[in-house]
Amino acid sequence: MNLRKCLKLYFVMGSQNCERPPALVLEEALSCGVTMFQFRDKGIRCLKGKPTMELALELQHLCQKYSVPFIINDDVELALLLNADGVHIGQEDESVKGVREKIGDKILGVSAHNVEEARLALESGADYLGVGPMFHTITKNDCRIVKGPRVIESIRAEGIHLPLVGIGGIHPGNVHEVIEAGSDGVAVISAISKRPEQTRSLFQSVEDSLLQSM
Ligand code: TZP
Ligand code: MG
Repeated sequence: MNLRKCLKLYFVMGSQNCERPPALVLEEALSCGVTMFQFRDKGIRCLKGKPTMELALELQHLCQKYSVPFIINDDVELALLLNADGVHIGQEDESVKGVREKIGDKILGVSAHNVEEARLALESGADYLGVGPMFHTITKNDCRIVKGPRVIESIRAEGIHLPLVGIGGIHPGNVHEVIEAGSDGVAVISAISKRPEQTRSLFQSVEDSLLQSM
């Protein structure tokens, strides 16, 4: 598996992000080019207990059908229980080293907001970084201030070449700014969960921008 390629179009989603059944949304997205998926069931409208696991399993099966890595946000125990392909954690979660010890060689993604966090994540054993918010977003309520694609430029300028995706407020019209800054792909929630029919044009924007920035 080539992680950099898997990060081209990374769809992040939970039940609270979808206007239709999440499995329908995910299957449409997978069939239109999503290359990696993160189950992120969070917020006031999120599921709890058994329904969370049942939904995770359903979405994992879809990812397996399309040979797309299935990543779980925050919940290391659920990721181990389901034998997910990986885990994504934020700066407020368990330490990167602690999670690495628990998950062995599964994929480990870490959210970073600046060069220092990116370097620490790299040194602690992260496989990829999620950097954001790139643009204004209403999807994440505890979102940090927008620093834009320049953060990615500064991470690359510091010699950090870890696979990386930008996240936050990304849509087909601004994908090129994120890729030009040095990102391997884009991570999106609402651009797909609210508009799954837009998936193909998102994927095409990433491909075009990657070709142009080679
Ligand atoms: N982390 C930083 S911004 C964000 C997350 C999870 C939300 C991204 O959602 P959207 O709808 O793609 O702006
Ligand atoms: Mg988290």
